[in-house]
Amino acid sequence: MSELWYTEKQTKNFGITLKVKQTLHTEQTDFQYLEMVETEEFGNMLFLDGMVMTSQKDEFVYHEMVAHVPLFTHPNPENVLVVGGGDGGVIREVLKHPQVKKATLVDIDGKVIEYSKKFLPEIAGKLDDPRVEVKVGDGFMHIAESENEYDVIMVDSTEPMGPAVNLFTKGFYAGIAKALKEDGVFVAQTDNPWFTPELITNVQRDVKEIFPITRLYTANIPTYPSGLWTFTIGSKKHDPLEVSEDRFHEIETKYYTKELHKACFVLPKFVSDLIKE
Ligand code: AG3
Repeated sequence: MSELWYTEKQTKNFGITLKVKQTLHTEQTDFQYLEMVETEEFGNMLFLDGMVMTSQKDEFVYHEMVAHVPLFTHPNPENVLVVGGGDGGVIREVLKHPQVKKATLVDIDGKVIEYSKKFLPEIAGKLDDPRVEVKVGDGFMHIAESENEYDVIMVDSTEPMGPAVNLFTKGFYAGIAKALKEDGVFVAQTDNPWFTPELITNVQRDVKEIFPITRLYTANIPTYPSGLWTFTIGSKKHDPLEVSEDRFHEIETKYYTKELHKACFVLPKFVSDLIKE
């Protein structure tokens, strides 16, 4: 029997290849090429412009690590914003925090939301929660129009290509600082140290010029380029490394733990070299 395999070319010369069970949906949206594919190893997967966004098998790592590190850093996260993240995975994790009164999701592409609800229900299932407001629109504009509003902002974007280019600029980080309250915390996914080391260095430099506390942490995500993913935190007041023991309340997770909250900031030498002063 013939076999069908999907390759994401993660660099010009290197990629990840997955055996396909079936293609569930493909569509050129107004913003990007969307594919939902059922794979043998990682279950249903969402691809945008040929890049893996999420898979049923390993999504928990990324979504837990985007959400819980900043949310446990902030003492009382009531009003939370997710920029991008139309699959709903970060929102699902955000809602595990009882202090959160409102979580707003702004994704530019309504089709990502629609097809995630259809084919990734355990990821997108919480988008209809009453604490959640879903807006289809431009996250950059939403940030530009917000002031002193959010406790925590999470940027769950694609890589700086297509609609996400603006989300990796210093102007955007300055907008985030303005949109946050005076003790706000933000996090952005910042790609991997093997193939995009300059991106990590540049984001860290830009964020440092705006936020008094800037940190980098990592997580292991098998379906993303190199498997070693980074996240950059910018914080006005609360240091993610100084969270007191009693602040960690029980939540159900598969990757994040309170021990890992500290450990994830311990970087391999070649990674910490990227952000050396
Ligand atoms: N957002 C970051 C995906 C980056 C993966 N890059 C790649 N495959 N080249 C994921 C969205 C999950 N909510």
